Amino acid sequence: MSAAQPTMTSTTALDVASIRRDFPILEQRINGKPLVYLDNAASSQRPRAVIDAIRSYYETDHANVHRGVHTLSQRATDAYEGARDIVRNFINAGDTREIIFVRGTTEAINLVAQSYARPRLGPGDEILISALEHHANIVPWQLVCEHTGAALKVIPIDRHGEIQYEAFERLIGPRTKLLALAHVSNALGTIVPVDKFIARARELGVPVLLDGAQAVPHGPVDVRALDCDFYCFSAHKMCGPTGIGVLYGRRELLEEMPPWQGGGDMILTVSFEKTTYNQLPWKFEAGTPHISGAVGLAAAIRYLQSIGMERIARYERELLAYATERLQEVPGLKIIGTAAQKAAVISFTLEGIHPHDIGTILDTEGVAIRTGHHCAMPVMDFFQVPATARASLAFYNTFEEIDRLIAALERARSLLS
Ligand code: 7TS
Repeated sequence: MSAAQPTMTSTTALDVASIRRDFPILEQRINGKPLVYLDNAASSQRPRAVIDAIRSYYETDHANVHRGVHTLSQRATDAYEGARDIVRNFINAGDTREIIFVRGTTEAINLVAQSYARPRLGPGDEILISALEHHANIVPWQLVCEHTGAALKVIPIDRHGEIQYEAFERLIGPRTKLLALAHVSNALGTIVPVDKFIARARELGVPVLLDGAQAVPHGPVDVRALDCDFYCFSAHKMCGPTGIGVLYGRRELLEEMPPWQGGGDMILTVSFEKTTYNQLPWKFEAGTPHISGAVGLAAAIRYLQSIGMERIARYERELLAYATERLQEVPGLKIIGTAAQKAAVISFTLEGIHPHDIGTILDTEGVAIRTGHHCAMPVMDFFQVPATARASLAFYNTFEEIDRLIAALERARSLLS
């Protein structure tokens, strides 16, 4: 039986038709069919407000920051530092000095690995992660462990793709020097119930890093309510530019951490005998930063806030429920990742068809999904699949687009199975 599309009134009155008009890229045809963009976990699309903010910055305000008395440099500095405050407010951090601009989630985690973990770790110490992490929350810790002799411990997941809490309780202990977890899994969609993990880590005095790359774009995030020590995310997954992201860090910890890259902007004084470092947050921002990226990120946040993160979360939950139900009607389709709480990411396999072939056929129908290991090879190993097909949704997707996905999958089945 086919699932009924929710009516407009049940979708919290998100005016998706109007929202879609804000995204020029969505208006095009791909292979002769209207584009259905379902690869938002890899990167989302940008609304005109973001594109215009970046263009306007370059047309009227660009110069280098922090170093000019001239008007343009002051404007650029105001735009860059103003963006920092918009980010602070967005994630409810207490202090703009706790907001470090980086290239993205990957760089944020590497910064913490090299500057926080590496000087503190030695043989006998442990870093604790889970089995559902993106490679960005695995490999930086492996590098640190190689350098320091510390060990990487991994909390297993269950067949639904949930982190096993009992195993976590057994693994965390006096040797644990840091707990680093995804807030939301990119490969499975699992929303990790981070509160209870953080509460236990707090009891034991273990600092916590959250990889929020897949969480921030899809609902409200409050780093103080979470009570985490570090939180990382990327602008390009939340309608902002590529090449910029954020590391939030608790100020006491950031103050203690040494710079991880040296150069201009991160210093107060330089001589060949001794160099002194700048204050937070600039201590961690060596060189000319991605100024237009910060401008674009601020515009993306303002745009998301104009819709409302709660409304986005609610609408995406309805889309997810509908997509899950419809996908289950496709013969031979198996959803990988069935956690009780999920974000709008659906990984699946289709019996007898390689995920790459599914992706290729779907593209001929104008439907963009991702296929592969999603930079989460241990997750693929756990579920004993070489790859999955993954549809990942955003607030500008529609119920009709889910229907297009299903129709394209039916076509793939009729051609290939
Ligand atoms: N952490 C998670 C949970 C992610 O989903 C990603 C990117 C990253 C870290 C790395 O972010 P970056 O902006 O530094 O690259 N995830 C994906 C994905 O699922 N498909 O392509 C990139």
